[in-house]
Amino acid sequence: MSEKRVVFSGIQPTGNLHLGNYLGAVKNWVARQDEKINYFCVVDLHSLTLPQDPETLRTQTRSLAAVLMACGIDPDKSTLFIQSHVTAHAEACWLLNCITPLGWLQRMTQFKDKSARQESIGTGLLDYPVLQAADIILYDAHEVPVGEDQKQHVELTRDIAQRFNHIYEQEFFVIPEPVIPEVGARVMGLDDPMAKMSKSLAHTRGHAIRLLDEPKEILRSFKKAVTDSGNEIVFSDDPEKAGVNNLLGIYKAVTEKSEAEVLADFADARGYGDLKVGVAEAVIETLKPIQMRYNELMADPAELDRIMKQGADQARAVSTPKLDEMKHIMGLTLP
Ligand code: ATP
Ligand code: LTN
Repeated sequence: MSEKRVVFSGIQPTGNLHLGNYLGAVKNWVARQDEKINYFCVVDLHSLTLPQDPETLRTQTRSLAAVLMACGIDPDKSTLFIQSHVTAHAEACWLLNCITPLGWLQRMTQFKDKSARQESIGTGLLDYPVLQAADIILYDAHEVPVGEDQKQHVELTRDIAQRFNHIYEQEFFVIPEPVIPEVGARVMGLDDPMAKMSKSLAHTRGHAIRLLDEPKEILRSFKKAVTDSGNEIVFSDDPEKAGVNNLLGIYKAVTEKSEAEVLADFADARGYGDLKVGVAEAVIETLKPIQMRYNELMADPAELDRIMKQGADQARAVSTPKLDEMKHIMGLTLP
């Protein structure tokens, strides 16, 4: 039996990936590819829980798959696929719906937040975490690398998997663990260093650095970054220094240097202006190869489709037998 642990994570094709998504999630997925058995999923069915323009969703789904590969997700090392291409996810969701108490879903904070912002709430928004549970348990995933905001959903997945195992009196599902990135991998908005950089705000000027932004735009956004009225370039927990701390954190993450090396790089800086330009240049250098690779991938849609098909075939080969076993355990007949 393989010693390698199974990793599953998903990301919604609802907007342009930003530096927070990259440093907090995708970069870590890439770094640990060789150590694990990996499934990375573009969760387009999850995106349908809020209104989407069909053409935009289609374009963003393909674009996100290309961005993930451009960041280093290697389809020969990881199974990269689009959720709706593997019908087992929606089917397993139905089966899990039937054993999930409604109260568990009504308690989810993301449902409460998102439903408060909507005039009309689709059933899918409430059911969102059950589909997420289906994604994870179909692959017997041990680890789910996600941001802090998703911890509650992974805990719900554990509860659902345990309930299934209990009802049907067998250890059928692996109970997964959330893997939350280290502190410091929380990139803050450049316009407001107290608020997390977020996809939904990525179109607000100066808030986020999107992975596909032009160098000129990246430099402009960094130059406008909110700092403080002082001139001290230090790592600090002081809310006053949150802007400078965020800039140094970004520089540290992209250059993979130690705090001492980072501070040495800015020892001769004549103020925050130099710091901002230095960070912008490091980010531009990091994103340059990603952007080049993205453009190559997008120039060959047939190859991209081939890779997505290959990923879906691999995912199906694992999830279909698991789903069939699940159906059998629950008393359904198989064709
Ligand atoms: P939204 O603003 O629409 O909720 P988002 O920017 O939070 O979107 P998600 O698609 O929910 O992005 O998250 C994808 C992954 O990116 C998550 O697993 C999370 O770990 C990571 N992530 C998102 N924002 C940040 C951030 N600012 N810093 C570090 N990691 C982040
Ligand atoms: N809800 C997650 C996306 C997601 C996911 C998953 C993450 C859907 N299915 C399975 C981990 C595992 C989000 O919004 N970031």
